[in-house]
Amino acid sequence: MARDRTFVLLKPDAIHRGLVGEVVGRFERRGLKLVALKSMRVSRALAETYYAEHKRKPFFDGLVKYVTRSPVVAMVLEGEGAVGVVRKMMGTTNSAEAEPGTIRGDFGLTIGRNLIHGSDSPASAKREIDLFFRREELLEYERIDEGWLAE
Ligand code: D4T
Repeated sequence: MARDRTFVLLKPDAIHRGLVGEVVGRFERRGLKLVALKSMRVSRALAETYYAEHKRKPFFDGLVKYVTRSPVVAMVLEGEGAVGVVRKMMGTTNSAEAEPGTIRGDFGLTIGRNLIHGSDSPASAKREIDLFFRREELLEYERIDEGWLAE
């Protein structure tokens, strides 16, 4: 079984709109394994590090305010091609353009409240997992259906 991992953040709007179970359920049913899951607040310092690549963008301040305003749910998912699979399930960054059937396409309307983040490459996944989780929070176990998810 592949050990590809990705990092997912359910942003404050997903929590306030009661979408945590719906979104986690989609990932579970797809066959992705929950390696870690926690609700937490994102500090300003963590938000600035996490979004460092957007530091000079006009939407940076709003983005930091948005993710620090209220609790988030952070998770690590594992499965073959996890990074790409989760990006597809999320839909495009701008919810207004996201395809129906995707998380943003089913539940979102705008780019500034796009509900969810998922790593865009295995390298970002590693960086983001290390930013949000301690090593001992990542759990090793076998899902009982693993033998039925891949040949
Ligand atoms: P995240 O990182 O949240 O999964 O989003 P993406 O990887 O899909 O998109 P991104 O890095 O380009 O943008 C990060 C974050 O900034 C918000 N954003 C972005 C915004 O509020 N206004 C904008 O014009 C853009 C480009 C949405 C996602």
